[in-house]
Amino acid sequence: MTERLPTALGLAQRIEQHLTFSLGKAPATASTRDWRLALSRAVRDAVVVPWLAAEQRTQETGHKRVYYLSMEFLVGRLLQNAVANLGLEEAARAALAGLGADYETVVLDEPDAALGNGGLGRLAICFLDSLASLAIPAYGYGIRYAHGLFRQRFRGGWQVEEPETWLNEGYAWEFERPDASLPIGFGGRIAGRVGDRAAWAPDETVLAAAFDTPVPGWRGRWANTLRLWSARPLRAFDLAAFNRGDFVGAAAPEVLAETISRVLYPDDSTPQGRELRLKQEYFFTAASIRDILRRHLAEHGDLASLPDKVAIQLNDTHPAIAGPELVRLLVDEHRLAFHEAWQTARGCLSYTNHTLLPEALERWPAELLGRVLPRHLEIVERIDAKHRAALAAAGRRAAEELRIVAPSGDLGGEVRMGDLAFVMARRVNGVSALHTALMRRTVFRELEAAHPGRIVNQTNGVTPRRWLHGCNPPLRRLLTEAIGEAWVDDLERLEELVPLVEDAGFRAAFAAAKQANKERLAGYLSARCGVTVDPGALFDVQIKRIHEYKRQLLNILETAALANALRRDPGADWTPRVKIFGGKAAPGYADAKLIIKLINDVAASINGDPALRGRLQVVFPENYNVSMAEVMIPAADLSEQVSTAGMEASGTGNMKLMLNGALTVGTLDGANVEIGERVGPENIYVFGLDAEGAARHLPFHDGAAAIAATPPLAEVVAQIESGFFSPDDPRRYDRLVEKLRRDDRYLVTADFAAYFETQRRIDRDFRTADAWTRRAALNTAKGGWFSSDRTIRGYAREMWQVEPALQTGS
Ligand code: NTF
Repeated sequence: MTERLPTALGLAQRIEQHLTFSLGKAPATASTRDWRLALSRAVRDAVVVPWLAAEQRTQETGHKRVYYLSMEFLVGRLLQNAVANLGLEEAARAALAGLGADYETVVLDEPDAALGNGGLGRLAICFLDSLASLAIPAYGYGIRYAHGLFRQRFRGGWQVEEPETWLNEGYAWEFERPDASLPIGFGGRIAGRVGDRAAWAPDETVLAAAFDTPVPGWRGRWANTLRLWSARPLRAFDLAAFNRGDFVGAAAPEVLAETISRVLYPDDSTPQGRELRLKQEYFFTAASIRDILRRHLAEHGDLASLPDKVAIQLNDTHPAIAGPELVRLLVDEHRLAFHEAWQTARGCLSYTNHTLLPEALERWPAELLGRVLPRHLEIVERIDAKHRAALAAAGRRAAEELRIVAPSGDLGGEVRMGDLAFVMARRVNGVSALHTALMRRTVFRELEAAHPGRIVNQTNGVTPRRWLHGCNPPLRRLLTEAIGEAWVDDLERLEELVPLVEDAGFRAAFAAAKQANKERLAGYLSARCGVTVDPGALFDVQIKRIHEYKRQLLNILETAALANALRRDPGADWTPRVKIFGGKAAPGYADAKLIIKLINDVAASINGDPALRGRLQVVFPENYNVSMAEVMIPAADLSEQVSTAGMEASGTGNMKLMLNGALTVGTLDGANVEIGERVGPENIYVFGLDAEGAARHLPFHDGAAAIAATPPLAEVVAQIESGFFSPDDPRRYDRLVEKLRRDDRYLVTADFAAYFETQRRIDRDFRTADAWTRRAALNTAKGGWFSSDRTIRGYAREMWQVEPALQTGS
């Protein structure tokens, strides 16, 4: 299926046509934004051909489809990625140059589509890239939030959140599909029953409007669809109220309906916020399930074949209501018997768990679920009862722990969405070997015993197209020169670099690529935040959401302790370091926001100290996002993956940094374990308690004693308490320090000494530049396994039973 792709000349004509006829602009007056939209339209035109062909082929062959349901898709920029996947980079560059515009400037003008928070949402986009690159027919389903993840600003070092407005900048990629709109109901009551069937009469209905973005795979062989739902009122507005002069009242239905898709993750600390979140989950899940059934019936005409043709993946529990919704449709609308409906649904559904942290495991009060989705609560209760009855009949104890609807004291029970997803799924997966093992032993212990074999592991991966080929042109060129271009299709071919790592010329070229990326980052930081960094220093990078378990606190405490050591011994030959932080804290997460302020306070103290100039610097640019990651990751020497062991399910930033030739300093947590297994212990810095050690140590851990026993830490803690970093408010960090002493559940004080000592070893090692480069290059060479293509092949084989629709090379 090789479609003809445009040449530079053809592309230039299309760009000009779009500028004139889609945007109504003349080349002489076109802004960067106009050129960007014109190019995007021209590239979209080029995607449409393989896209329609792929859909047609899937229909004709009746091939099985994968449906990836996710509350989040952290897209980032699309233009450059689409251009590269279609092999149009040279053509686009030349076409724009001929028209008097600059390709680089134009692609960097695109705002990030930030419809996600972090790893979970970014993983979803890497998966879509791999599904399309492997020619597996798939749809991503999610929400078209009007406002994505907030923009982060620092005011006086504190995080403030501003609304994000990606759609205002013009979004060139999507196609609205008015003919695919679906009504989605909430609330109301059961109006009647016949046998298993019930008639649900919702008291509020909104319209789910579909917007499709084509997702082209590598080399443009295949393209899938990302279908995002936007909430609309069923009736536009109340004309009678308007005519009475009640303009606000007239618009009320519109406002109410559109609230559902207005923002990503509304603050869920208020009851109203929680209800809205539940409605969001049901809104996009119900629309997607109905869309899937509609397509299946149109193509196959029967429901018995559903599990053979449809694999639905639940990205965490956010779409877990898919199970009861599918059962409801099959029973109430398609007249299947309850048991048959349940088995049919189970044949289609799989569920990925992304966290073991109890506070992140979704539970809905039964009262709330019953109010918003009365029929679904009934179905959940019935599934719960039948599930436990079946186990009891098979001679197993129907343990209390197996209850999906569990008593929770006051409000008459809560629904455990993880357990619901588990019971409704044919396969359940964890996202790294360690995480899956812990899942079997902890949250799903009883369910694993009841359904042995249902849990499988699928270690996360990242797409090499964006995270190596796209973001790292100097290294991409070197790799292609060294081993040819096939690594982009099959990342494990990076292994072919292993012998080259022993070649001094190759190492010099590898080091030069890293240096070029560090200079690019230095330029970026200078332009963005007005700071000058030395590209010769060790670039030490921690970029991820700010969370106590991820332990940015450990890193900044170590940084402050290093500053003390440098001040004490100015004559020693220290390795210059730039500590780079990036990340956002959830708006309602006060302690994470306090950690941001501490990093900024420590940064101010270090960066303002002439004694530390040229030796230690702390940089924390505001508003870390996907496109900032694309500049930081290629430039990193050191990758900070220092979560409390047992708490980070996998991590994916760790993989991106490794692939781009950074060495990891990390705990034996998440996928760090597998990174270590592949690069070997000499090529990773592992420190601190492992998951078992941490679990064993925690109940007895005494933070105050650990601080007292660790002089460099004790000194920093004393400084924090004395107001050294916050002279304007010496007590600012009392709460943080108190937690370290009395309730250090993230074991920062337990791991500090090992971390500090490991960092000093890193200082020494970095000075032997050639040996460092050798190990950095080995990290790239051994990183191939962490491709999301490998992950998706695993899902396809072990969870979805689906094959590619095209053979490789066709
Ligand atoms: C995240 N989970 C985990 O915290 C990461 O370790 C993992 O790499 C990503 O998922 C992707 O699997 C979540 O964001 C959530 F929502 F589950 F907490």
